[in-house]
Amino acid sequence: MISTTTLPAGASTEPRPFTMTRGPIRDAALEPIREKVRRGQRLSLEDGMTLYETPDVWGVCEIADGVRRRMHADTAYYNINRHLNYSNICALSCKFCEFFRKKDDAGAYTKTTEQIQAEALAGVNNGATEMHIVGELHPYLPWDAYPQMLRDIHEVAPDLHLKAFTAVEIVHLAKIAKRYKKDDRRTGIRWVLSELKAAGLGSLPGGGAEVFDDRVHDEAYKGKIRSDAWLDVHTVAHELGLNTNCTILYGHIEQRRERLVHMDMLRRAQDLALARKGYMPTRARRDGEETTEWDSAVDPDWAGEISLHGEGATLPTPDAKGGYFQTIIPLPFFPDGSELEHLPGPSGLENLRTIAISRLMLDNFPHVKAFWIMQTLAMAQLMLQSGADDIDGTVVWYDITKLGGSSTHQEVTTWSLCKAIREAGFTPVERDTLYRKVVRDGKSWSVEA
Ligand code: V47
Repeated sequence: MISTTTLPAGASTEPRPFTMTRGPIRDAALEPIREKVRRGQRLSLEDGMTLYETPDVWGVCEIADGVRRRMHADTAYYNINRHLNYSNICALSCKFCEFFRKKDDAGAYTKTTEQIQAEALAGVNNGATEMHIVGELHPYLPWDAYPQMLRDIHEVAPDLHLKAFTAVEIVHLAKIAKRYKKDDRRTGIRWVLSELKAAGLGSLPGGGAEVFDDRVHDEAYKGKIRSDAWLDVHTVAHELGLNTNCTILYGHIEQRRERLVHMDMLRRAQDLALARKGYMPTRARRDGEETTEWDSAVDPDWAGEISLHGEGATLPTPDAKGGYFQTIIPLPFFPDGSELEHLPGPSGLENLRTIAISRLMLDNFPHVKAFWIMQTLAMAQLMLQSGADDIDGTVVWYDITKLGGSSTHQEVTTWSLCKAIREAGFTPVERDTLYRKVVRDGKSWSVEA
């Protein structure tokens, strides 16, 4: 499948010459899609269904790989991070989740300030640039505990970027802070996010989105916020200049079309975020050229599609002020231990296809992440060749899903991440949370301007 030449003897971590040799696209139904993608035209839901239903999975991967290389050449990103799950006690009982516990259940925990600070310090000592902080909907922790948690971490680790709290937690916080009004959600959400930002919040992770569909919501995670509230949180975060991520949790009771609708809702929200920042096809309006670029003159009346896929489109620069979705992280459903344990979960090929389709449908997203913890490092290598440009980081502790066992200690070294990336034919680039290149000098680090 992959041809490599002239490997340096015994040096498996060296970059290797790499040629993609998947061969021609076999399904003619994919040709018009490839052409649309080349021209930077947005794919329709029907195109998405064709990508899901074609037997030519490699053809889908090949098209997605072309886009990925146009956007990122041979760069593949990773970061040095720590995940902190501060508590697993939850007021909800989502059917897909095996992480939550009730207060008196065996294994229920809420970490103390000392434990949290110790984890942050351990992260810094191991070079971490980011702490990814997620819990559950804790029924008893008061609102003040959350901004305090961020301040406590920055007290011992001031340079750690805090990517914290899913949209579901943010709405929960607005409720316990008594700022949440059903008929005016955004005001309370804005208050919470502003307070958290002042306390050190750097960005929002992508969790809690699941699948934006009311039927799926009511069957599998009733009680959680719906898509409108999830999108409200991220929109307000963007308005406040925070970058955010997003996820899709697929391979349980949803249909493939519902996944595509979810992706379409995300790319519409991203159109608005990018337009708000002044990224729009101004040149196209100026002299008829088919290209998009950053422009400081925001046209508030402009509303349309912004694709970053076409030849000549430039990516949002990481040094530009924040306020948009950085990456989509497709999360394959893990049945073990959940109430939906009887379901098989998605196959490896379905995972590969969904990564490729995410790259192709989400034409205005700079990045697609193959989260190695859930995809496996071996599959993440294939995914880098099929649309993904990021594999997340060193992680260390991860409680939400446990691959093939019960340990929450799921750590890889940067050496293993880089080796996996190089073996797949790419150049590893350490990034910070905002996708700026990290430059290291001994124990200290900075980002490239
Ligand atoms: O929101 C819960 C999912 C998410 C299961 O932003 C499950 O960079 C599969 O959002 N099977 C949390 N998934 C993880 C997450 C994430 C991960 C990595 C990077 C980023 C980022 C975000 O995990 C939850 C939920 O959707 N989840 N249970 C399960 N059984």
